[in-house]
This record gives sequence, structure tokens and C-alpha cells, in this order.
Amino acid sequence: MQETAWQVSLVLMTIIAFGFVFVAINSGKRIKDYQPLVKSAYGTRTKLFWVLVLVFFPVMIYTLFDLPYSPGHSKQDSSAEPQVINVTGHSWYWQMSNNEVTTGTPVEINVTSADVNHGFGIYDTNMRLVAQTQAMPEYTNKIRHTFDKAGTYRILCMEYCGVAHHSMMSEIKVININEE
Ligand SMILES: [Cu+2]
Repeated sequence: MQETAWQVSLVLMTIIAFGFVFVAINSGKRIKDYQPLVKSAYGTRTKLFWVLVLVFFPVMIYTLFDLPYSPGHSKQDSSAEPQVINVTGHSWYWQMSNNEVTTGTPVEINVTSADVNHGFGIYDTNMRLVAQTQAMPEYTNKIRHTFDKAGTYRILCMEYCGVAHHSMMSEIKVININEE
């Protein structure tokens, strides 16, 4: 899967590179009378703008209420002593102070980066996003999440950060507190 992603990326990068070369070669040529073309293109652009506004604004409003992860600051969380994981994103791996937590107690995750921006996303066993934040250099973002279900949760990078972005994977093992 990762190999396929890498090969597809390479092919797409090559196509884009050819596109740039094509434009560079043809940029010297002049089209004599392009005024009518400009007029119709501007007309299309205005129409497209309003179509995008009318279609995507309601979609945005509707989907905002149905975020696939919890907002993270629920009241029941605030009293208990949290389990802490400190995370640093590197190109291209996650450095984590701890990979094992238990269900029922909030987990406080402090996320930062050693180099460029990364996206720290936690996915459950069905690959559904449960929590996420940005990993930023010289800044620490905090997320608080209480795991209800035991299992191996996957960490994926959610922000394109370079050629080996797809290999930025890690795991958090969540153990059921009653089985301890
Ligand atoms: Cu990335």
C-alpha cells in the first residue's frame, strides 16, 4: 500500500513537471486576439464562484455539526488526573514518550514538531479519526481524549510534509482498565 502510494506520487510529480516544462516552452508564443476569450473566461469564473459559494457554504455549515472527533474538553474529563503522552513530529517519524494508555481516564497529549509542520491524527481500529491536532515547531498543542474502547489506535501524519510523509505512522495501545 505504502509502496503504491509512493509510486503514484512519483508518476503524478513527473506529470506536473512536464506541465511546467510545457508552459515554460510555450510562454513565448502570443495569441493575437484574445479579448473575446478573456471576456468569456471572466464570465465563467464569476458563475463558478457563485456556484461554489451556493453549494459549499451549506455543505460546510451542515458538516461542521458532525465532526468525526470529540471537541476534547468534556466536563467529565476535567477532574481526573490525566495520562500524559509527549509527542514530537520529525521528518519522518513520531517520537512518543509513551505508547500505552488505559481506557476511562483522560489522556493529555502534548504535540510539537522538531522541524516542519505535521498533522497528528489518532485513528481507531475502524480507521475512524478520534482526535487530531497540528504538530508545529516551537509550539505545543494539547489534546485531551478519553478512550472508551481498548485496541491498537493508529497515528498518521495528516499534513503533507515531504516525500516520506506516508511513512509517518505510529501506534497507541489502549488497554481496558478492568482487565488490568
Ligand atoms: Cu506528513
